Amino acid sequence: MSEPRPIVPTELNSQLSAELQSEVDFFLKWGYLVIEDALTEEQLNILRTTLDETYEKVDKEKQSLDEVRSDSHFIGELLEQDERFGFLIDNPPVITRIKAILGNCVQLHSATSRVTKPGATDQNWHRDGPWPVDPRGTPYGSLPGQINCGYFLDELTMENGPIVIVPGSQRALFRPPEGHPTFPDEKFVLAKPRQAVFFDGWLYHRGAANQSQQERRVCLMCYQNAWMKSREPFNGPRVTKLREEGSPERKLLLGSIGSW
Ligand SMILES: O=C(O)CCC(=O)C(=O)O
Repeated sequence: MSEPRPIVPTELNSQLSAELQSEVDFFLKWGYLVIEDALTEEQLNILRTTLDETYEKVDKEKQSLDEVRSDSHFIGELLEQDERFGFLIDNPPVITRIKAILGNCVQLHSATSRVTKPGATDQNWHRDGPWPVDPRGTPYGSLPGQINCGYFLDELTMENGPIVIVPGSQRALFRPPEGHPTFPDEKFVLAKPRQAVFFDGWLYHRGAANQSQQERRVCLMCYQNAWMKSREPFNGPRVTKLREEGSPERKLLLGSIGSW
C-alpha cells in the first residue's frame, strides 16, 4: 500500500475571486500575464544585491577555471546560491496566481537567473517547454502546464532589451522560426522592477538585444504541474534544508514527492 502523502493538496482547484478569474482567463487566452506589486521595494533591493554578489562570485569561479564568459550570464539552481533567494519559492502574489492557473498541485521546474551584458545580441525565438502540446490536450484531456515567472530587476526599455512575446502563440501547432524575425503581432513587454511577468512554457518568446550601457538582470522561477519532471534536481544542501523545514506547500514545490 502506498504511504499517505499529507503534503498533496486534497483540493486541486480553489474557488477564485472574480478578479483572479479574469487574470486566469487573460493568461489562458494570451499566454502571459503581468503581476503588479509582486515584490516590495525592500525585496527588490535584496534581490538586486544578492544577484550582483552571486554573479561576482560565479564570475570569479569562471575566471579561475579559465572558462569563457559570454555576454549573457546564466545561473541555474539559484536557490543553492544564496538563502536570500528563498522567499521567491512561494512569494504570495505569484504563487496565488500560479495555483489559480495550474491548480494547487504544483512544483518548481527550475530557479534561474540571467544577467544580460551591454552589447548582448537578440535571443532567438524559443519555447521553454520541450515537447509539442496539442491545444486540445490528449484524448483523455490532460494538458501539461508550465509557467515561467520573470522578475526583471531593472526597468525594461527598448534600449536594454525587453522580453518579446507573441501573445497567443502558446497554442500554435508549429515551432517558432529560426532566428528572430518580426511577427506582426509581437509584443515588447516593458516590465517594471516590482512587477513579475508570467509566460506560458509554450509561448514564443525571446530576450531582445541589450543596446544600453547597463546590465539587465532577471530572476526566473518556473512552475509546473507536480506530476511533470523538473529540470533541476533540487537536491543541494540549501534546498534540502528549505524542503525539510518548509511548509507542506514548500515541500511539494521543492519536489518532496520523488515519484508518484
Ligand atoms: O531574458 C529574457 O527576457 C528571456 C529569458 C529567456 O527566455 C531564457 O533565458 O530562455
